[in-house]
Amino acid sequence: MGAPIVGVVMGSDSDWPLMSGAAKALDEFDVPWEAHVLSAHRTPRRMMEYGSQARRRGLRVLIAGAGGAAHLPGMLAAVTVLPVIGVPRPLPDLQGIDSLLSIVQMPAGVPVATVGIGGARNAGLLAVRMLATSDDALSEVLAQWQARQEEDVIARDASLDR
Ligand code: RP5
Repeated sequence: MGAPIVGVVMGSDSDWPLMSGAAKALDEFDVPWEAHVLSAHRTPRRMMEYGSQARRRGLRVLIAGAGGAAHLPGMLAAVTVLPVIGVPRPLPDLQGIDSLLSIVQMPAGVPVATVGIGGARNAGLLAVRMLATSDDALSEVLAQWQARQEEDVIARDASLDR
């Protein structure tokens, strides 16, 4: 694989079991990624440095996951022009509603594309779609994958134990 073009970042290493789902989706399309723990609150300077250097380092999309007061995706979006996809992690107290609202309700001018609570796989797939807008080969692979997904659902319907 070549140099990473997607950064998968998270507020804590405890987010990795969820966020690895984004990395797995990227792997399915041979999209090179890197993963780092960056916290908007616990490592603010590291987070700012990563966000402000990300484009220069060759990254094209950032996927950021966090739970609770989930400020990482929004703060990264504030310091980069790259598209940022936010993944709300469900935590026990509020089941991810806190994470979702922290990520989704951004001020106009600082967009974060927010997936559903726990939606790391969709974040990875959304990053692939973003990259495919300027990559015809990847777009074709994505179209074939989507067709297989459709066929699979139809096959499951046919084999339903009614
Ligand atoms: C957030 O706090 C992290 O993104 C994580 O989802 C949550 C809990 O972190 P830990 O206490 O497990 O490190 O900042």
